[in-house]
Amino acid sequence: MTKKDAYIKNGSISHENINFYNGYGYLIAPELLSVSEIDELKNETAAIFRGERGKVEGLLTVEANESDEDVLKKYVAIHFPHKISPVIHNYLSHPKIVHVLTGIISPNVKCMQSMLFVKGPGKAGQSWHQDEFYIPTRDRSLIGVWIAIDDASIDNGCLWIIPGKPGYMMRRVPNSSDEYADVDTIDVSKYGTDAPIPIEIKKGAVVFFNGYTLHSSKRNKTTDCFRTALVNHYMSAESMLPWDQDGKLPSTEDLRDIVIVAGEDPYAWKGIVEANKPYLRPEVLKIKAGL
Ligand SMILES: O=C(O)CCC(=O)C(=O)O
Repeated sequence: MTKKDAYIKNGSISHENINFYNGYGYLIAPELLSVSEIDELKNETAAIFRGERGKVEGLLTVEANESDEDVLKKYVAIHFPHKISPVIHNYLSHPKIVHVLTGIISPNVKCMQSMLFVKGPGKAGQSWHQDEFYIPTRDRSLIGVWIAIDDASIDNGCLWIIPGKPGYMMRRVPNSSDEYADVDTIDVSKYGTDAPIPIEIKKGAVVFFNGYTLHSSKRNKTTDCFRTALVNHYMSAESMLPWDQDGKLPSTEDLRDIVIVAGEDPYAWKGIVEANKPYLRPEVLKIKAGL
C-alpha cells in the first residue's frame, strides 16, 4: 500500500483503493464532479441561504441588492439541506459517488444526513472528532462524503485527517483553541505534530472518510474566500441506525429518516419517516454529553 492508493483514478475504485481505505480510513477522488455540476451546487447554495428553497428557522431576510457573498458570509452551514432542495437531494445518489460507496460499504447503501458548509472568511472550523460518535451505525460502516464546491486549502480551512483509524472512540476534552467552534475536542497530541495531514483539494474533488477517522478543520483565515462543501453521510442499509440526534429526536433503535441510494432496503417494511428538519449550524458547538 502506498500513498498514491489514497487517490481514486478516473472515478473508478480499485482493490488498492479499498485496501487503503480499510487501513487508513479515507480516499480522495479528484475531479469526480464536473465543472457544471459544481456550478449547479454553488448556485443552489446561494438559493438555499437566500431563502429561495423555503423557510428555515434563523434565515435572515435578504435585501433586494444584497450579493450572494454578503448573504453567505452570515452563515456557517445548514444541516439536512436535501429536505428542501431537490438539487441537493439528487446529489445524494450521484452515480460516481454511489460507485465508490458500493465498492467500500455494501451493495445496499443508505444516506441519513447532508450538511452544506459555506464557511466564509473568518469562520471557525470543527475540532477533532469521529463521526461515529455522533451517528452510531452498529456495524461501523459510517462514511462521510465531502464534496469540495470551492477549492479547499490550509488558508480557507480545509479538512485535516489523521490517517489510520484508531478503531475505537477516543475521549473528548475541553477545547482551548480558537481555530474551532466547539467547546470540546479529541486530544490527538499522542500521534505527534506530523500525523495530521491537510486535505487540500480542488473544487469537484470528493473525500470519503470512515466514521472512526479522526478529522477536523481550522478557521478560514482568508478575507475573501469561502470554503463551500457539501458533506453527506452514508452507511450500509443492512445495519440499523440508533440515532436520536443527541436527544433531539425520541430515542430509537432504527431512525428511518433515510434515503436509499443503492441496492435494496432490508427494512423497507418499516417505511420512511420525516423526522429531521433543516436547521442552521450555530457558531458555537456545544458538547454532546459530559466529558
Ligand atoms: O468541513 C468541515 O469543516 C468539517 C466537516 C466534518 O467534520 C464532518 O463532516 O464531520
